[in-house]
Amino acid sequence: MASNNFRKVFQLTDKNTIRWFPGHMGKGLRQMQQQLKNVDCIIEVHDARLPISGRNPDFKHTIGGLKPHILALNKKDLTDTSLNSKLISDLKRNEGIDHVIYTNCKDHNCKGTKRLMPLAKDLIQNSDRFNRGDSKDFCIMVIGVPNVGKSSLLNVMRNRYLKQPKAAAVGAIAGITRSVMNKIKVSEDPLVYMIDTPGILTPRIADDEMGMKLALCGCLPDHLVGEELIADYLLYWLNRWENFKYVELMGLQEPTDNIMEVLVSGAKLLGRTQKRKHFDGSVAVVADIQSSAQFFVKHFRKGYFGKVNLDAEFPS
Ligand SMILES: Nc1nc2c(ncn2[C@@H]2O[C@H](COP(=O)(O)OP(=O)(O)OP(=O)(O)O)[C@@H](O)[C@H]2O)c(=O)[nH]1
Ligand SMILES: [Mg+2]
Repeated sequence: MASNNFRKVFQLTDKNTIRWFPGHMGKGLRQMQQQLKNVDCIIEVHDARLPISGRNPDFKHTIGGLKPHILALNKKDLTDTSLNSKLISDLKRNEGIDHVIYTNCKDHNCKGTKRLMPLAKDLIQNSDRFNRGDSKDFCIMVIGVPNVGKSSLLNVMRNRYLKQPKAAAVGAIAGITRSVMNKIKVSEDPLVYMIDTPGILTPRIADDEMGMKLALCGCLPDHLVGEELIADYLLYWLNRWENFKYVELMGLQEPTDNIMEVLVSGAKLLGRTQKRKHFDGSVAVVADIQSSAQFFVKHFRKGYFGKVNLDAEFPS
C-alpha cells in the first residue's frame, strides 16, 4: 500500500466521546483542595510522550495559581525530547509554567529527579507561604492524570533521601491510587513531606484525538476505550510517521492501514485463538483479536517503536 494512501485523520465512529470520571476522582479533587492550605509546592507529573495533551485544565483553576508549580514530564526514557523544545516554550508562554523538568523514575541516576527537590526547596523558600510561614517542614503535593508516575516519583524521592522502600503503590494500569494519601516523609533534613493523590482526568475530554493519545499511554483503563480502537489509533499514528516496525512484529507482508488485517495476522503469528461455539453446537477456532491488540499496544508502551512524542506534528 502506498504510504500516501494512509489515513490523514483519525475519526471515532462512535459519537460517544471518551470520558472517565469515576467517583473517586471527584472525591480526590475535593480532598486535594482541602489539603491545599497544608501544601507549599505542587509537582504536577505528566507523561512526557504527550507534553501538551491531556493535562487536566481543572488543576489550573482549583489547585494551581497560588503555590509554586513544577511540571515534571515523566517517562523521559520513552520520549524524544528533541521534538519538544517548541512545545515547552509554548507551555511556558501560554500557561506561565516556568519550571519544566524531564524525569525518569526508572533510572536512579536521573538528573531530572535529582534536580526536583533542590528546585522545590528554592521555590518554597522564595514564595509567600501564607499560613504556613512558621512551619519548619515543607509539604509538596504530587498531582496529575492517571498512570503518569506520581506514586513512582514519591517513592524515588523517599528512596533517595531516606533510603526507605516504597511507600506508595504503583501499577501499570490507570487508577492505582484511589484517594489523597496521608503525607509521607521523603527527607529528614530539611524535613520534607509529600502527598500522593489519585490521577484525575477532566470530566469531559472534548477532543477525541486527545482522548486517544491518553488511552494509548494508558491514562484510562483499556477496556473502557476498547483495545482494538487503541490499537487502531496506534496503527494510524505509526503510519503517519512511516514507522513500519509493526509489519514484522505483527507478521504482515507490508504496511497496511487496516487494523483488522494487523490484528488477525498478529493473532495467527502468536497462536492466539479463541474457540467460539455456534448455535448448532459446532465449534470454530477464531483469531483472538483483543489479545492481539493488547500485544500490539503493550509493545508501544514498552518503547518497541522507539522514543515517541504524540504531540509532535506529523511529517507532511
Ligand atoms: N518507562 C517508565 N515507566 C514509568 C516511569 N515512572 C513510572 N513508570 C511506570 O508507570 C506506571 C504508573 O506508575 P504509577 O507511579 O503507579 O503512576 P500514578 O501516576 O501514581 O498512577 P495512578 O495512581 O493510577 O494515578 C507503572 O507501571 C510505573 O512503573 C518512568 O519514568 N519511565
Ligand atoms: Mg498512584
